[in-house]
Amino acid sequence: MSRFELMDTAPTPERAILVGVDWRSDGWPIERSLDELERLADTAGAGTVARLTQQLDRPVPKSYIGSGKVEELKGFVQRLDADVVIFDDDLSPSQQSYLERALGEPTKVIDRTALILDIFGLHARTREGRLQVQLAQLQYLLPRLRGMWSHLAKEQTRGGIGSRFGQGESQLEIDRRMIRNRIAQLRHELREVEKRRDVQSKKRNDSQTFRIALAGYTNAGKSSLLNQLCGPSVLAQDKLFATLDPTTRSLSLPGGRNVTITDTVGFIQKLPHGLVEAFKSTLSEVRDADLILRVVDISDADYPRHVDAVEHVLDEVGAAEQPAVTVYNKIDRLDPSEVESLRRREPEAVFFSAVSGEGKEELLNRIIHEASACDAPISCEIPYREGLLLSSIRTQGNILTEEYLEDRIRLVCKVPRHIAARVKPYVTE
Ligand SMILES: Nc1nc2c(ncn2[C@@H]2O[C@H](COP(=O)(O)OP(=O)(O)OP(=O)(O)O)[C@@H](O)[C@H]2O)c(=O)[nH]1
Ligand SMILES: [Mg+2]
Repeated sequence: MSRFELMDTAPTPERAILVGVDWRSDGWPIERSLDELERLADTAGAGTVARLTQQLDRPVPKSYIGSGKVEELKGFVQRLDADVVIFDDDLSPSQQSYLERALGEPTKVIDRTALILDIFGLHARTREGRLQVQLAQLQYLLPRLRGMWSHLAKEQTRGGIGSRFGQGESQLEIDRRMIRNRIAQLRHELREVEKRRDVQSKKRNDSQTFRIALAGYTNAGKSSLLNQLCGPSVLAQDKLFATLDPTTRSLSLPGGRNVTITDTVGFIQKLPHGLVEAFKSTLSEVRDADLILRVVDISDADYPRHVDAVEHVLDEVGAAEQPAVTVYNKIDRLDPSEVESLRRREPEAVFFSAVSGEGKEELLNRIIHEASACDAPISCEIPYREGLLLSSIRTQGNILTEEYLEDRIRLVCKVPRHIAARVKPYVTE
């Protein structure tokens, strides 16, 4: 058993103070961002007892917020008996340890990234998911080791968010070298798991099944959509990051065609980069799909920002150009007239409710339409120098015949639409 096992539950609800900086840019309004941070804290088992905000043009290098604010924060911590202070933006390791010293024992100071990593640790179930989260947690921990020594020493008494990282190690055993070794070992284990996943996904490719992946902001209703289409089976909850590990279900479409749908981890603004990195193989389910359903909670006033955040992550995993259909979910919460006017504005999108099933037929028809676009065989002659294209056709398409010529390969193949566009210059009939 690993000595870096993750712990499942927080011992007692912690009392949290949230701190946000209003950058006066046109990003997210700070109160909205803090609403989200409060939900994240709640998911991790902490109750919010106060919020503190400050307007700044740029962070103060030493303490992130101004020194007057630090004093104000200290007063809040003492009056409200807070256990943890959570910053909405990333703190550098030195800012984090400066703030901990300034606020005094035993208050913990963490940032949004640590909070998200903590939630991921609580929700990861499969071996791959746990390895991915452990890797991201240790990468976060490594530069903070000095500041965290005190945490780890007091882990028995304090517990809670942030202290669950590296759980199970005694203070003396942990040093940078050990963590680096463990990171290397985790990377190795993950590569092994990924190899197995590649074999599985190659099998799915070979079976020619049209593959759909769900992508969207956390809590958009991806798991509910899967349940609505395939029958209830996965956990859908009003919690952030309820789903971490990918689930693939098969769906028999009207007309008889079988497709698979994969539900996976949701996205969020300021998703820690290390986490995206660690979850690359999970997210490859999205990148390699024939079609992405971009699920959006249209009832959330912030949905345009959610759409941007999702776009950003898809870009990061190389899936931004994949064929996609936008599914506006939760229309049962809107006025029908509102839905109509949105529909006029975005005729390409599907409007849906995973709870009432409204729009289900439209969604299924759309999937049938997209899937049938890959059905027609293409005849083409592709030069050997197009190695990348050839390998995409091999891995994501289906080759019916092939003939090797001197400088090119003659193929009859079926490929997903995004590859068809790249094959177009070489089509022969
Ligand atoms: N009213 C309404 N609620 C919905 C709908 N779809 C989902 N929900 C609710 O929204 C919440 C989140 O749904 P999930 O399906 O868990 O969302 P998710 O996108 O899988 O979220 P994560 O896995 O946490 O990223 C749950 O409480 C659902 O019941 C819908 O169409 N209408
Ligand atoms: Mg889910």
